[in-house]
Amino acid sequence: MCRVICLFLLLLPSLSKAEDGSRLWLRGKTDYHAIVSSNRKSPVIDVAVQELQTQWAGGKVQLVVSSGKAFENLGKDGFMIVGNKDSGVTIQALTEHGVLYGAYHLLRLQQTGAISGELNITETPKYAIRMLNHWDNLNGSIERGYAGRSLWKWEQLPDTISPRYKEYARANASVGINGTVLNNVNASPNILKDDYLRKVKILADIFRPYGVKVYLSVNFSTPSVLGGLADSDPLSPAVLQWWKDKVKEIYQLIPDFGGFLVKANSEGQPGPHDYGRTHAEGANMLATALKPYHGIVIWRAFVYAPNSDDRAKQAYHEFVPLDGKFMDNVIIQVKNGPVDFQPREPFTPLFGAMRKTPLMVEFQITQEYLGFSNHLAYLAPLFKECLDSDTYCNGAGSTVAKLTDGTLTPNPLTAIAGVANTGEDTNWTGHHFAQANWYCFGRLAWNHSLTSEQIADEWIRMTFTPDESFVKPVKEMMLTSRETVVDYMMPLGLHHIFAEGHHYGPQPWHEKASREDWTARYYHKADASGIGFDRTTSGSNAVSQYFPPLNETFNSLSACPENLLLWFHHVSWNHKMKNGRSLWDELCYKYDAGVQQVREYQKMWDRMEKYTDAERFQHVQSRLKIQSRDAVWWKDACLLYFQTFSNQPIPYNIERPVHELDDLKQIRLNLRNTN
Ligand code: GCV
Repeated sequence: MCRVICLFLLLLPSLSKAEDGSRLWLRGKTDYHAIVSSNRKSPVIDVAVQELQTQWAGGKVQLVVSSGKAFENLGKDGFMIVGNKDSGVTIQALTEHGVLYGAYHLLRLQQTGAISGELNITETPKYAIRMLNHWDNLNGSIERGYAGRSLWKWEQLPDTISPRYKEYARANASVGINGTVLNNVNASPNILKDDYLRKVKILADIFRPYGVKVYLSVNFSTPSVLGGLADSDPLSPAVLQWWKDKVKEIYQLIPDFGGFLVKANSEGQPGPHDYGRTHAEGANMLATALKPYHGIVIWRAFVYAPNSDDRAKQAYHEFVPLDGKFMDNVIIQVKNGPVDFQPREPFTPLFGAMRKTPLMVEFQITQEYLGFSNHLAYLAPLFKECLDSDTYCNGAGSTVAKLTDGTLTPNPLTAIAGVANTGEDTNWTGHHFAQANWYCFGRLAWNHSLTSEQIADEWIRMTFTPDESFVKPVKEMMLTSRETVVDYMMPLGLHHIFAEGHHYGPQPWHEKASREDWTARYYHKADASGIGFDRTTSGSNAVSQYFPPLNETFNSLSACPENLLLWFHHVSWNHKMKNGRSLWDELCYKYDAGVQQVREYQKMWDRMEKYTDAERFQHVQSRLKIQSRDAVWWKDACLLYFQTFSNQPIPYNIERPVHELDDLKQIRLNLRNTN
């Protein structure tokens, strides 16, 4: 018996501890007893004190909220950290929130092994508002959510409080996220009913000590639907009064309420156009109601009309003429790309074209178009590709980041949003690696000049292990993963050839829907002569929405970046690519490269077994198997279908299709929780 126990004890250190992912990246040890003092007492400071007391493994920490001149440059959320790990550290800030972010920063440095010598750090966030948008419905489902049902238990609130509310706020605060829109942009008017507002108040109270402000999506027709008014015309005094009364009620419950997010006249949602009014008139009416309380309106520019010759042009058409017509507490939220969160899109040309109106980027953290929570796709490279895109609106260097963070436009309002990928799954995001997308969104919202690699490095060390044998290959996988998904789904600028409705698998043959721009053929336009959407001056002329020299670059078949070629051009199958291959051959090689790359990830991950816990290892391993099968599915579906137009063989040195096209066309998925 003793021999068995001794053997077990000997083995113990080598056995990996089971992990369910519920602790996210916040996996530092919590049994320290650090000495932490503060010159201020408040719920926010209490959080900072408690986090440091239990997790800081160094000397004493002093927290100082200081109104001195030297600290004014730190702004609302910035902080300074000075001192030495052993002899003591001081975190100073102008505000309590700054101190809280400083505390999380210090703990991150410790957790990633990045503390050495004297500390002399100053950090200020690039964007004032760094928010998640939840597409959570009041019935608990989540539009485009792939990690279980909603975190918000509306039917239990306000009486029963899930412990996850606090954990959620803490996770956000740890990466600097300071706002959350609780409900779907396809908003139910009911969210503004008194009983729902009392539930919202409870969440706001729980999030407040973590610096996370609550916002709500509102349905533009709420005054008529809920309030019994004859209409919801933004120029009607009765409608304005209704909103004023509602806003007053909200602020009585939630004094720091953030404001409204609005999807108007888009995909069937009501809006000011229903009354012959403009987006500006609609937004300004809500802004008038919110103004006395410092609330803001976040008005989305995601619009497209059934009669437009090119969906990618619509937002520009509707919004550029309104530049300068919005009140100063309105910000326009623009998706990173002009169509819809595709694996790759150029940046939306509204960036740079509206210089008199604050604009913010909306990213999608949830992987609606990148394999849901089944595929591993680290999105920092996608986010950065957009933020670093040069619009040339003010000459070279006028990047989307600089246009939205206040550097190039002195906007009073700066913000950035990500559509959340959280749900009630134990690991929060379905795929363990999808946690990295929540994390990287927060880190980039704080500092968009961090590299994708830096962020991946931090996340891996915090979430898994600092062992270089793990960090190096896993980081490599993460950094290439988005491009891999592009390769096996939609290389060379192809876009929106997803299966109708669920957007998971391929359906390039989809050609019948109530609107043409809801079919895949609308986007790829494959025929005997070639493939791609002609957006040049001889096509839809979407290129003209970009500034020179970008419009010329995109317009030219030879100058257009090849990763956007089929976005801007209809290209002959025999067109010679830069590497000398024909377009058809290159397309085949790209699809195949995507498949092969996922197989490499599988091989690499299997080698990681000894560095990680069994539970997460197996979970990721099984998701990679799905991804690998799906990549082949994508490749076969797209190549076999496009081959019916190209009439050329798939190059003989790449893997042969393993499916029949007709069988692939029969696939009907019954996917969980996808809407
Ligand atoms: C919330 C895409 C998605 C919709 C989403 C919409 C939007 O069309 O498929 O589910 O609706 O974008 O961003 O409003």
